Amino acid sequence: MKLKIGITCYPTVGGSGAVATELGKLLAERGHEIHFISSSMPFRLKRRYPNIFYHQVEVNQYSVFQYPPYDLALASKMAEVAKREQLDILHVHYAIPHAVCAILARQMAGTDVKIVTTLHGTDITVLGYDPSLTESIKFGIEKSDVVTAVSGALVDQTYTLIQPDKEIQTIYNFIDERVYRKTDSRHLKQEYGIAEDEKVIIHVSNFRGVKRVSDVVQTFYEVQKQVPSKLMLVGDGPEMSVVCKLANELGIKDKILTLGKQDNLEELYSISDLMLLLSKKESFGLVLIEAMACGVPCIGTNVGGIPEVIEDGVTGFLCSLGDYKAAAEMALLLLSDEKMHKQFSEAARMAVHEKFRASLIVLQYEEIYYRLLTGK
Ligand code: GMT
Repeated sequence: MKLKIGITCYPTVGGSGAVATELGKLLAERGHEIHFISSSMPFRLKRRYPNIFYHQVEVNQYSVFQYPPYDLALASKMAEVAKREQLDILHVHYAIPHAVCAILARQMAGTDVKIVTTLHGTDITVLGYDPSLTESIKFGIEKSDVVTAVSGALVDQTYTLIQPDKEIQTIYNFIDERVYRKTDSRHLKQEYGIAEDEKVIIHVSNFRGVKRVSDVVQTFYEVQKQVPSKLMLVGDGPEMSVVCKLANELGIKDKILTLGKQDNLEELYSISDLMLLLSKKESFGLVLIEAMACGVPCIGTNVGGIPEVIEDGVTGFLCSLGDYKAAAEMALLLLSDEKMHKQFSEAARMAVHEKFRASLIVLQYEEIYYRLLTGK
């Protein structure tokens, strides 16, 4: 049975938008009709697909509004598309405001469109602490037909913080192995001025406070004392200036490549020997599986969903939050033992194939849709 599925997400750079868009593309490949409903074109939707449609939410800027009513505009657009296109499913990514908008949209449309909400992380672990939002988040979760979260840790945190009376199913992040695989991009090392024998450590994020990028720089500071290496920082965000200042103070500015936002990350992972993700909060860590799929072992903090992704001592290592000395020791262990590195690299690639490959995860979402529609 081919379905008509509406997808709403934050379309700008970010893990939740990336997962939502990739899911839409995969579902379209499987023959479903996909309708993205968002404020701008999702950033990963680069080319045209015959069965993917995009509906832009236009927000009224009337001067009387102190705050433009985005939520209402989104709900109205969802209702319009759900009714006109006879959507079977509205799958919204990120609880706030998307789940609440979907519920309102269903009432407006007067149809029986089913609502699936996927929790991605900060919608619970950051916004869940804001008393002005908790009731809305709880309402959005409880009134959705099915709720999923991207890790077991996020399911637990949602129950602790929001206490919804609703079953929440874990469906992990995924990557497309056709894209994320080791490619021959050795020329990049030369282009970036990285010597042949230098190890490359990579960090990819939105440089927000929760990512603790300063800990990544501190870890690298310890590593480069013993192993010739370079640190590649990919992405941008509010912490970038703090990070650059720290690199200056530590005297390692010339060993750090600040690449900013980049496309074709698989090329950068393919020249990397190690990925560092030392976040304070992380519901899953999509960049971990992107790197692992390209054979890059990872060191991450023992927080949120990271331990569900990195198998300590097998595909990488886990350390305590803020313990950059321990992270550096683990990094040195991996970077100075070629045999061990090879084993971890292969184990990382296999783990992604077994647990986080797109072809597996898309079926889990599809099963939810079919179960909802058939009642079985
Ligand atoms: O990493 C971010 O801060 C962006 C954030 C988002 O909302 O787009 O990512 C969240 O969702 C991703 C996809 O499910 C997860 O892989 C990230 O771990 C999660 N981020 C946090 O929990 C901080």
